[in-house]
Amino acid sequence: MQTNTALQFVQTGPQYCQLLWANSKTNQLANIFLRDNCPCCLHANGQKLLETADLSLSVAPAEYAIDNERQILRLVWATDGHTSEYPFAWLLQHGATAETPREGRLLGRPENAITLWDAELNNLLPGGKYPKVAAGGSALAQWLGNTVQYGFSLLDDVPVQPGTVVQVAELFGYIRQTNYGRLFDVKSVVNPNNLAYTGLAISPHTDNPYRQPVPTLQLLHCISSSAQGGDSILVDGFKVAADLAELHPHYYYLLHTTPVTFSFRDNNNWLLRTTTIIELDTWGNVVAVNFNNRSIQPFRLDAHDMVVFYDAYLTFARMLAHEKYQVRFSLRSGHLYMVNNRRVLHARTAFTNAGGERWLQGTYADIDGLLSTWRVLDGDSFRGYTFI
Ligand code: OGA
Ligand code: NM2
Ligand code: ZN
Ligand code: ZN
Repeated sequence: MQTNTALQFVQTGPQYCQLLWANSKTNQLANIFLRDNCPCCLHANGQKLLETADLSLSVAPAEYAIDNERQILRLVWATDGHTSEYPFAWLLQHGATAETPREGRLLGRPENAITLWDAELNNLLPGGKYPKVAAGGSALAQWLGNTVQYGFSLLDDVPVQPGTVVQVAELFGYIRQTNYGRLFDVKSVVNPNNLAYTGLAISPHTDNPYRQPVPTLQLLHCISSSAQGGDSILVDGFKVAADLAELHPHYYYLLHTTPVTFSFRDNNNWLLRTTTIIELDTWGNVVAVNFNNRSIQPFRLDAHDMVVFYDAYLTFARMLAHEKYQVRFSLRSGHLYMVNNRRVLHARTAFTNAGGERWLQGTYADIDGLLSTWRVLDGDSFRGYTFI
């Protein structure tokens, strides 16, 4: 942001101030917006003290003064005589110009915030080493930044001490406790309440789509694995959704508009959530993919719509399961991966405990804590975006 521009002239009006800069650019800012955002009407902690509801829509400056030395515009308000001082940089950042695309300001998510990927990412899997990441600072920031950018990140050289997965989540955020516990053991057991606890293959899925809100991060840590099979597979749900939108816009439409229900039920729990397979925000961005073959419930559609919806569902499911979208690796003892559970699907191939036991420990956490820690550590990378 260029800040050493001189402000030449301010035209104050009943609703707006028009600023004319030395480089002949102009900005318009609404008076009520300026009054509402007076930099001095904040508590020392940065929280807003001024009650917006107390302002009148017709608030207007009685006088102004330009201080090009200090790069400040001073306004004195007619209503209460309050003086406000606005740094030029702030005015340039918040003032609409003719060149500011309206939708650009509304979208709030820069194009470069995330990188969509497919199987080519196998050549360079994003990851870090536990001893460095656990020391914090830039190594931790980089590991978290990978998760923001790619929706997952690997971690090697993690101590194989049971419980470590919780410590990893606590490097940046908070455990999201569920009916599966603060942490859970992923092992093949007798009488499993979830197919996770068998040696069966599990196709690409997001975890716990039957929960509202859905856990936004999952971490899986391998304690031991000398078993046969049990390879890990990850798929970028946002990439597959983007390709579906391009190849089959009608299927994409059905998947983001047709309600589906996910459920989990055992002796002590009955979780249910109705959502769409592809979730969009108000502006049409994909914000989540919900996909889990184990827990999806019978669709509620009439026979004709049923066939049409299955056509869309099968197409998306087969794309998600296609090798060209998969990164694949074998989690061995001391390896861990973390996924953004709203974006990246995970899967595993079948395994048998013939060669030795396969034992993973997992936990859920939430991405608000991750983003917060990442911004604190690396405020430059965050470039102002607020949601993923
Ligand atoms: C699961 C799961 C992965 C694995 O438990 O939902 O995806 O590698 N497990 O066992
Ligand atoms: N657990 C059981 O969404 C799911 O049902 C997956 C995996 C926590 C290992 C649950
Ligand atoms: Zn003030
Ligand atoms: Zn899972």
